[in-house]
Amino acid sequence: MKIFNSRVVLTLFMIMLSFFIFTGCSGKEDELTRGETESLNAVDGISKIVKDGPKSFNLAVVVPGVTAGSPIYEQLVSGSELAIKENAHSSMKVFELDYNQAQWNEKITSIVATGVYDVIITSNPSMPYVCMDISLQFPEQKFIFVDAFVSGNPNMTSYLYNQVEQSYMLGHLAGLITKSDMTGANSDKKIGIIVAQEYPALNKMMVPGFENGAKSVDPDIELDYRVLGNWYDAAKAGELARSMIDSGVDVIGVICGGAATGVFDVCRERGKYIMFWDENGYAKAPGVIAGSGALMQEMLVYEKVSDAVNGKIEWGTSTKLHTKDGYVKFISDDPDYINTVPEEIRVKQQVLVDKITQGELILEIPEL
Ligand code: RBF
Repeated sequence: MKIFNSRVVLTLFMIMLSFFIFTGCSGKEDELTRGETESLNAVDGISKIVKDGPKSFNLAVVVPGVTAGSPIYEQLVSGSELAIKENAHSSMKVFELDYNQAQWNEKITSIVATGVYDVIITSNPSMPYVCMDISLQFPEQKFIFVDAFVSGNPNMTSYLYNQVEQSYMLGHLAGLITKSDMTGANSDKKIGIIVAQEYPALNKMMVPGFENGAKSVDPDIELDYRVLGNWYDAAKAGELARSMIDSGVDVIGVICGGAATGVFDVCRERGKYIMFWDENGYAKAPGVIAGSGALMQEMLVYEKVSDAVNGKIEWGTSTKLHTKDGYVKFISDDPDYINTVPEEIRVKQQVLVDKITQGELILEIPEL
């Protein structure tokens, strides 16, 4: 009995020991993996890196900021996933660069320096500049830029949306609303826009597009323009919205990524309206988001990543995408839009949208 007991104790001890060693080891592995990826804030891709096989293709999806809360980045990731899932022998990994823009160049350099990725895909107008010296240092590396413009580099290709059109359509609706008798509209002819930071595509396409769209309704409409200073501070964005509303603004455009939720809350509280860029956003704040544009970024990324996997990209090219091409839209068939905006206004808005879609009204992309 005594022997049996000590055997049982020994066996139990061995089981516990092996359990301890096993979990201890795997814990260490986890730590190593996390340690490796944390500095780049990497998010695991949908499959492991494919290292063998002649047809293997590895994609690095570089998010310059944080994915969640920024529709244009969410679509960058989802479009890539769609293409990679469809193509055997291909894999992807998502790297979030976070909000400190001073570190972006260094972080991308370390991704490129691994030599693992056939193509880097990233999105926003500043990224070609952030990557230019990296491209010279690593001339084998290919880059796809969406929502950006670059020409003349044989290892890069870029796709720029006509943001003048998206912004003009939203500005036109904002103008119609501020002049209307909708419950949240006042007698002041004032609209506003809250932007996260200034950059050429914003200053040359989006803000003038929005303002000119509104002024096409009534040249006396004024634009209250505010710069937040980052892409995440919802509380500060809310404060800006409050002060704009206090000064007579009744429609606010938001180009401030994740910080926009602060504006949703304040406009809901005060019964005012929002214009939203980049994706059908009505459901994010029904009755408050009165107009939404959209970029077909998921579709574009899906198409270009599929082309890259299949060796069909023409490197060194730059493409401009317009409403008439189907990559820029105003969303007019959403029930929240129909329920929020009276028919009389929607009819006028549709006339303008149709003119742009059919190429009757041409709004050119300026030199950036
Ligand atoms: N848009 C976002 O929605 N979220 C972001 O975090 C974000 N960061 C940006 C950083 C830089 C340096 C630049 C130039 C643009 C950024 N954008 C961001 C804006 C985005 O590219 C696009 O212009 C707007 O979303 C309007 O379509």
